[in-house]
Amino acid sequence: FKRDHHSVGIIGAPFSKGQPRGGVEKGPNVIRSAGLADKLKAQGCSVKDYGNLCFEEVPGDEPVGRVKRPGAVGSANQRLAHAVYTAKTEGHTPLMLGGDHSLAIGSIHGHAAAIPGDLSVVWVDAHADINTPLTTPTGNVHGQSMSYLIRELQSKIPVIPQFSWIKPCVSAKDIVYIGLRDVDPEEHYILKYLGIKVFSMTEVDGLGIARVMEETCDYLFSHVKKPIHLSYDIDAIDPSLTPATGTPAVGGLTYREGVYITEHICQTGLLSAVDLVEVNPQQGTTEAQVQSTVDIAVDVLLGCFGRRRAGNHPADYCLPEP
Ligand code: HAR
Ligand code: MN
Ligand code: MN
Repeated sequence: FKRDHHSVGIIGAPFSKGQPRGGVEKGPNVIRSAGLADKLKAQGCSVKDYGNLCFEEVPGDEPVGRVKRPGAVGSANQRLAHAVYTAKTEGHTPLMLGGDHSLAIGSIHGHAAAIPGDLSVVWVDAHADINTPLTTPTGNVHGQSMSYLIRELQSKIPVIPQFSWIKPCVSAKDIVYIGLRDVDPEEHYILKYLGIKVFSMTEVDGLGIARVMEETCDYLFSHVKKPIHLSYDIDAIDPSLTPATGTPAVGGLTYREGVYITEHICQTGLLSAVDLVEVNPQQGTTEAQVQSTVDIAVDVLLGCFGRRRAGNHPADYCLPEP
């Protein structure tokens, strides 16, 4: 059996200003407290924890057009991009613990800067997070992250001075969405207009998760095999299982589907960076709800880094002799 040995570089990004709800900045520490690093080590990974990033307060951070908190979001993502770049160039697979999903801007940007060619993005989410600053119904950047990164969309993005450092670095053909079920009309238009590959919950229901993952990889690998950036929003999973999140959407992935996605991507050997975002312990109404959300987040991450439900053993394991 094949084991892909990862050196995981954990980067905590306690940031919540890409959306209005407090608590999501506690994500990195609650996920760590559930034993993430020890569990990764127990399955054969080496782990370097870079700790939590410190983000600056931006006074007088007025909206630019509809876009809320552009200063805080721009600066946090610029710091995160540097951190991901550093972890990647030091030989680790960056694991960014959010925080809200606006952080994918910095994470993907830093990842792209650290590798020679292009990367592909697998975006697992109830939401498409592809509104432009001109289509966003809320102004929250966590609903816009992808729009700043896609090359083909740049003519539709107005200038936001706080975001001027962002260089679009992903091609529309290198993106696959999985789990969508709450997509704004403008976002649906953008996905069609750019011809982006989407496996919504309708396709998960119709094809089954095994076919979805097979088709995801066939699609992404049809030209060259690019490193994969997996951006995993915990709200992709059904809120009966992961309720402690800011914008839950009914009809999500089962635990098994959510974990299968990570097992499948892990065994491609191409997983190059991971985001786990939108765990918000303040959105759970009971301690059990928070615990379930965090435990599932950890299982998703263990799946990314080699855990198989069939079991694992060290490559050099020998049976004890009597
Ligand atoms: N589409 C809505 C917006 O643009 C809601 C986005 C929502 N939330 C997320 N993203 N959790 O995955 O604001
Ligand atoms: Mn999201
Ligand atoms: Mn979401």
